[in-house]
Amino acid sequence: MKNIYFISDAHLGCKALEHRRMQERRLVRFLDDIKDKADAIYLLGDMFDFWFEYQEVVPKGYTRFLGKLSELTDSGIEVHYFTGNHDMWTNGYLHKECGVIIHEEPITIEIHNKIFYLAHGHKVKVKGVKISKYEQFMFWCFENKTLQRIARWFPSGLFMRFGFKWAKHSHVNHHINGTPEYLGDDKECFMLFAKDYLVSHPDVNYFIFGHRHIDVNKDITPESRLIILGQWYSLFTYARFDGNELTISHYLEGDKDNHARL
Ligand SMILES: [Mn+2]
Repeated sequence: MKNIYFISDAHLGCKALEHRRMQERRLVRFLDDIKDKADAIYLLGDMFDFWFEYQEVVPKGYTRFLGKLSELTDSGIEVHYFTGNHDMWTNGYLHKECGVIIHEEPITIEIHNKIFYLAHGHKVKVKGVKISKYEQFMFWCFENKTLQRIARWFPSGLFMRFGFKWAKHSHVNHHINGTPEYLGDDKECFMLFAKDYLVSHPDVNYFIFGHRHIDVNKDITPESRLIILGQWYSLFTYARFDGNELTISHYLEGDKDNHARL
């Protein structure tokens, strides 16, 4: 078999990033670089910093990325697109135009006799870990179909500007002023979730998440690992499963093979 690749959290279009065009080009070069080696590519959420799709209109920009996705799926590579908390407002365009398979919920799949649990991670709930009232309220708003319909009545320019502002604020709050480090096995939300989930689903070999913007590849049990994918605006990290082993690497440019294993 060829390889399976996993990346997340490019936050394309993020107003807090000055090198947005360079970042998009680099992402496209990466996808181009792996296209002959990939059976499938899993994009685990927040590829866009703010994506809000209307009935007949989509956000402008991202033409290089969207074109590359279409090229990959046209050539027969499976591309899976998980919606994250920044790009959950899709409405069929990415599937119809670019051929990606949309996932709005976590999935469990088997690849080469290994079981993978895949999710962006923003919906992960762990007993004893508190979510602030504000965050609960925001999630409720985000997922509310009536509010989404109402949002579409506003002039698109106005609403998109609001969306990008919120996304930038959230990015700065969580990932620049927030906690960019692994909190430890007894505190890290995804580790706690995975341990708990294994009690009822002991056959899962890999739990793979995005969302936290840190790169983690850790044993949970001898048969099960936790992978957090890092991000694609300064770390440029990705995971690759070759049918036997799963590794996380940085995508470096200028190197002979363009990859530095972590
Ligand atoms: Mn996220």
